Amino acid sequence: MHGDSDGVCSGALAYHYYALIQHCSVDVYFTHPAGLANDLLEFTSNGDNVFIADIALCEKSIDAIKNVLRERARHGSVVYIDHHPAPLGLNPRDLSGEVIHDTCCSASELVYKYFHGKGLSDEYSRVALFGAIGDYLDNTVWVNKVLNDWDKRHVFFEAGILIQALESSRREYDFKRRIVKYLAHNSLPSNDSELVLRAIIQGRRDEELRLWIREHVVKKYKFLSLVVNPPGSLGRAATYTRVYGSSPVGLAYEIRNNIAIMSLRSIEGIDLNILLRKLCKEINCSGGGHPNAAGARVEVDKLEIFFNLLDKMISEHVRSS
Ligand SMILES: [Mn+2]
Repeated sequence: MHGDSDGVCSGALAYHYYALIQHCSVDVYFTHPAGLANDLLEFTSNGDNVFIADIALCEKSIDAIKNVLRERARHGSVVYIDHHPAPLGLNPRDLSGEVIHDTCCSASELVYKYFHGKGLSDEYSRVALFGAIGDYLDNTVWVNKVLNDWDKRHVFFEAGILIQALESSRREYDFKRRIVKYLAHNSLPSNDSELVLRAIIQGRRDEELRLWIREHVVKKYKFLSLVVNPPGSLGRAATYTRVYGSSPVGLAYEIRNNIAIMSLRSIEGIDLNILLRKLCKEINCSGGGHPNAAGARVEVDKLEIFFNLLDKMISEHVRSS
């Protein structure tokens, strides 16, 4: 699953069901769309039951993913639950195994409903709410109904701690694995001192990040503002970049191993998922996500052309809408 709170909460619900109710031995892995195929090959083998949640399918590696899932489904069970828009021209239901794909709502909501149908207790709706809030998908019919069964203010308080703490620990997978197991017991984020401490630190960093971006935003393009190597989360940096750059799209990136890893945020009406998938098909990069919050990985040599094309595509998108 994905390492954000929607991914961690999806994982916690699955862990609760498989490890604590069904008493299976469960290993938890975090991955990302471009790494899914390799991670499946490396960490699973035939005979394993594979559960995947909150990972988008990546155009570039779709054939490899199809192949490995077909193999795994032949020897064990495969469940794939996701809410990211599907790659152009692919119906996720064509994948082997049990596929639940709906862009209606968070992965946590879909995962909760899936296991609730198999007997997961109502009490676990709170864990799913933390995930939904983390993905800003807290305005669905189900979320509104279930929030009323809890004290809404307390749910947001706990979700805030979890979301901030996970944001502060992006690639610390051992910590995240511990939190998956912790939440699998329906324990409160505020009762874990490490989560609380990390959340407080993250709050301060976010404020520093906001002020840094206000000073460092680059407005080289017409519809696109940029920042490079922001001192903090790329996703949040992209939001502030959009705001302080006064442009419809904000983009924040950092370079690792000659690849620019980026996060993008757009205003309503600009579908970044579609733009990035089209653009990446053209120049061979990987990109996509949600309509207003997406990511991409682009080789450094292609960055200039990527920015130029993206700016052009946004301008066409703005004009046509
Ligand atoms: Mn998600």
